[in-house]
Amino acid sequence: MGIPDEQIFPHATAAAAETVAKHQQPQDLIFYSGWFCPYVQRAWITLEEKGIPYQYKEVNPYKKEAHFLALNPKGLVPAAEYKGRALYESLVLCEFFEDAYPSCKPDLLPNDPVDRAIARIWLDHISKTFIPAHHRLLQLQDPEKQREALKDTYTSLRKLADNIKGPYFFGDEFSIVDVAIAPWIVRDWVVQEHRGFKRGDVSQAWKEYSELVEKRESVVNTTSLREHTVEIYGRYLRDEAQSVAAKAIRAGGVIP
Ligand SMILES: N[C@@H](CCC(=O)N[C@@H](CS)C(=O)NCC(=O)O)C(=O)O
Repeated sequence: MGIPDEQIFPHATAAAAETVAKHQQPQDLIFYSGWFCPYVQRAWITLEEKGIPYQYKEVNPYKKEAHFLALNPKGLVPAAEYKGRALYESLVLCEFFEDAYPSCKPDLLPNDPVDRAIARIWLDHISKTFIPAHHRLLQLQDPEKQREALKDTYTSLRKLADNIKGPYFFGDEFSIVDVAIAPWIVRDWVVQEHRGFKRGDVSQAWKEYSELVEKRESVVNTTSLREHTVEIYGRYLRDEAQSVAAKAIRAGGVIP
């Protein structure tokens, strides 16, 4: 018997389903995705922004099937196979797509070396402060601890918001920093409905930025219906999820 997390609606819906349908033909690049996953969505947005040819394959990462573990020993989506070689980790994939397809535009990493480094500083910020705080906010059951997690979430997002040039992080051009946070913007209705999160309580700039990012075509085209996501988030909100990330947060550890 598997873990409860295996119970996932089997495929993408809404605009994301149309995107999947357009990417069924064999290509040099196979994208192993879980339609529901925010980390997947980072890599998927990158592929769509750059118009990279890819073949979409849906995987249920909770089943830990042998063929998938052979691609990603961590057993996590997203993963990819490029000309028969396996790769994984969402932000590594985003950068790999930039490197492997230099003629596919736009560039999502800035060209200026200092800006590239700045982008990576903010990617690190998202990974090390926002995502853990957000997971604690979802999973912690004690109201006092939830309040602390909400405060940490606001602090982390406000730092990011204070550095947005506008309208996007680096100004007019959409970049990898916008890509890295976008999936959590489109899913913030979960914490709005269940944990008292308000975009405006981060800052007015954050509210405006969120409203812009969630309307971006590549973001819309990789987003599925909320109704099938509710079931997945319910397991986090009740702290019943058995995913690698949920267990790490419960143990006070680092998200893999
Ligand atoms: N650090 C990884 C995280 C990926 C991740 O946690 N993916 C989740 C789905 S959203 C997963 O595959 N979970 C399977 C499991 O926990 O067993 C990345 O950035 O790609």
